[in-house]
Amino acid sequence: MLDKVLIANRGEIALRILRACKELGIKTVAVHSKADRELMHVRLADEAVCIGPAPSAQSYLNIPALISAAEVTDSSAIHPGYGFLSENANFAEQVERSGFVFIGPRAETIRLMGDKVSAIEAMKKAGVPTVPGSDGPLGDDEGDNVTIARRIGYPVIIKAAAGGGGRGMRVVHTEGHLLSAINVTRTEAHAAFGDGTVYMEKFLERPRHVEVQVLADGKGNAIHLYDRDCSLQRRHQKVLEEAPAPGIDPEARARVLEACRQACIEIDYRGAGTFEFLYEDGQFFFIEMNTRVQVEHPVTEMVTGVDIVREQLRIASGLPLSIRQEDVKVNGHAFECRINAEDPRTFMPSPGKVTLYHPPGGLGVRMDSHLYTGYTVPPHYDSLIGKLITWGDSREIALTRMRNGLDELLVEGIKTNTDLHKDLVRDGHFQQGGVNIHYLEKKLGS
Ligand code: MV4
Repeated sequence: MLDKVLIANRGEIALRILRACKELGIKTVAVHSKADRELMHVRLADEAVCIGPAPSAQSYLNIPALISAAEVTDSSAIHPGYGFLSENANFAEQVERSGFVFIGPRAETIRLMGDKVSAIEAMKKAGVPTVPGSDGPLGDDEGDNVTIARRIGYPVIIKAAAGGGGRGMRVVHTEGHLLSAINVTRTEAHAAFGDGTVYMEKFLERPRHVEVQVLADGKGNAIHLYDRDCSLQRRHQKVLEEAPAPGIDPEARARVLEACRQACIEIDYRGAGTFEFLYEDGQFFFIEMNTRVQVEHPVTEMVTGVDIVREQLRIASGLPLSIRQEDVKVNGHAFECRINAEDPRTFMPSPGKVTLYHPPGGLGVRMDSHLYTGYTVPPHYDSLIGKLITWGDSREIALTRMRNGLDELLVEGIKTNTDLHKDLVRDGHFQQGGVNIHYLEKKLGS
């Protein structure tokens, strides 16, 4: 087992990783910016190193500072969490070249999935269903591009190969707008990512966002941990997730889950990963793969009983997966509400001092948060301050526990989105299950 892990992140996920390390008897190193000395996991870690000033670019994104911190603490491995450097192939490469274990896939796998065109190509080859599209990057020949769009059929969407997560995309409804859309997306992609490569897909108008969690040990073993529905989002930020995805066609599900597992073996995947799909009219269409642990991983943990961060640490230690596919079952249902420090009307971040924090409790209720009464939420980072996760034998019980949990949750001194969640868990369409990716924004009238 790894001896000492440096946690290259902050907030709730840093605490989540610290807890998993402590359970496995692994020593921990917290790294933090000057604005983050008061973080809960910094107090709990065996060692703490200040890596720079408040702005992320000079601290949590500062590769030399992180590697120096790993060196001075004699760490064995670095866990990147999510966001920050978690999907930066150059970081993974430098970590490993410096003699530390990067807790995630090989750098070349991160690079493969970071380029959405190569990711789709790899998945198609492995038998994962993809969106009808351009079959690679678009060239400069305007006639060819018009032909591709006609073959796919309008509406189409132009996406940047270096984009993902909703950045660098443009929907085209008619041929008259196609060529300018390609040019604009190319120019924007070049400016934003330094790579003007774009591709084309059929634009699905009412899909759900359903994703598949996988684990692979890099020794030829891979398993899936079933699916999650993350359709409730605003401006590409997920708000409320659940597992399993409700009302999915059983045959389509069985096929896609097995295809994801096989694809992991085919590309020799290592670590935790997520296959993102659009689900429409009973069919799955792969769009992207994430090579990190995700914010919403707890809903999968609650229904499968598998500790995903523990498995990440075991895999990074060179151990085989601790569970076989046939032993993974879905038990009940789970929801996660992302609690953000934000203005409930404008959605603007609302940092400040938490004068009272009282988390909910009870059977089937889990609160992953670094908050405590007296903590000051700094203005420099993401506004996520916690995740309320509930489990139940049935979707209805899990949802009832979420309603009760939200009523119990007290966060005073700062504004939060708790009231939005209280409204959502009482929404008739959401209670039915299976709303699409546009539902929340329509409901909010934005
Ligand atoms: C799409 C799509 C419809 N058709 N691709 C947005 C985030 C990025 N991961 C991919 N996205 C989309 N790709 C095709 N071919 C609609 C979206 C999309 C979306 C996807 C998942 C969750 C929320 C979304 C919100 C708007 C658009």
